[in-house]
Amino acid sequence: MSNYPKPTNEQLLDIYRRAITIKLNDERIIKEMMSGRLVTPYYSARGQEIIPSSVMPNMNDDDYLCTIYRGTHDMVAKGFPLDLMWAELAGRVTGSCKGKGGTMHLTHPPTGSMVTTGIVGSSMPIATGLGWAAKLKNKRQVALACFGDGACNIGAFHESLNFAAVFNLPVIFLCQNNRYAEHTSMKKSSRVEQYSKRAAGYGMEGVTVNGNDPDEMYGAAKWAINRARNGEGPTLIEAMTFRFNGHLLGDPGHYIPAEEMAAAKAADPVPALRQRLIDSGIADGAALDTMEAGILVTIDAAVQAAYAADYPDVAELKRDVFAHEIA
Ligand SMILES: Cc1ncc(C[n+]2csc(CCOP(=O)(O)OP(=O)(O)O)c2C)c(N)n1
Ligand SMILES: [Mg+2]
Repeated sequence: MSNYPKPTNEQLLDIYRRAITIKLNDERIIKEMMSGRLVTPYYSARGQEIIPSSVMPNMNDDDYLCTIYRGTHDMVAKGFPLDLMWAELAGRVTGSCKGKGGTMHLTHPPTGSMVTTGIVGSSMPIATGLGWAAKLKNKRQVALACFGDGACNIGAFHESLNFAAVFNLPVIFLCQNNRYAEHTSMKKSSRVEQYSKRAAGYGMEGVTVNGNDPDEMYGAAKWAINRARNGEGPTLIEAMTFRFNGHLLGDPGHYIPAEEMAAAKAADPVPALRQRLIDSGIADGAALDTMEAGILVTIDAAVQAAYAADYPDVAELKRDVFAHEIA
């Protein structure tokens, strides 16, 4: 992968800013849930931060993102406003979907954050449709579909990749391969070791990269996004990673061998990038401390504002849900 474009020092710093925001936001969500103040389904992507943080600097606000329940990290990296996200998680009327969507339906079109969905595999056909619309409008937009390794074994994967290839659509299919689907290891559910090899079956480009390495992830994403923007068609990127928490909060993850988890945590990509920035003189520790303190203040303000807001009233319940009820 040495021929991919490399991020500049400034871009590496930007990747770190996005990654540490995701990590700190994730930790605050879990803290609020454990305190009982926040009641929501939540699927932590702790450990996967570098993937969207390295991809999104290559995307514009009017490029589309479709992701899954484990997609809060993708949305944060795309620029989803934290105050709207927190109000949404807390079910408040000031949320991006007036508190009616929650983690499963995070949506903020101004930043191209089109949807999170709880249906495994469904980010792919939605992104394919958006990619088709982008192509018809001829605006050089691209659509990114994020999904997990388990979703590579679902019908929507086949239908979406085939359709996107046949119509040469500007879609990037980004598999965040954390090696487990719920409680089942990829080793027990697939005979192929690299899902990217399946791209050949659809006549499209496919690569596997280390998703925890910002150089590789940024470079592969830039290459694929440029191809899509230039009308050269879709790409399947398989980004290898690991999730540090269970499938959802409360899952102790006993099905993951202790040594596998320990090795993944020892290679935690977020502090590793921080250390790299310091060692290479891109930033000093004090400057990063200041950056992190500022992010914590922003998150805290978003949390407090969310709790201070009202819940939607009953009249709001069906509005924007059924087409004939749209006000
Ligand atoms: C169509 C469908 N089938 C089954 C489920 C239940 N389910 C939720 S998450 C999940 C595992 C998906 O794993 P993967 O695609 O690897 O994503 P990850 O959770 O690891 O990010 C399953 C089977 C679902 N939500 N939707
Ligand atoms: Mg998985």
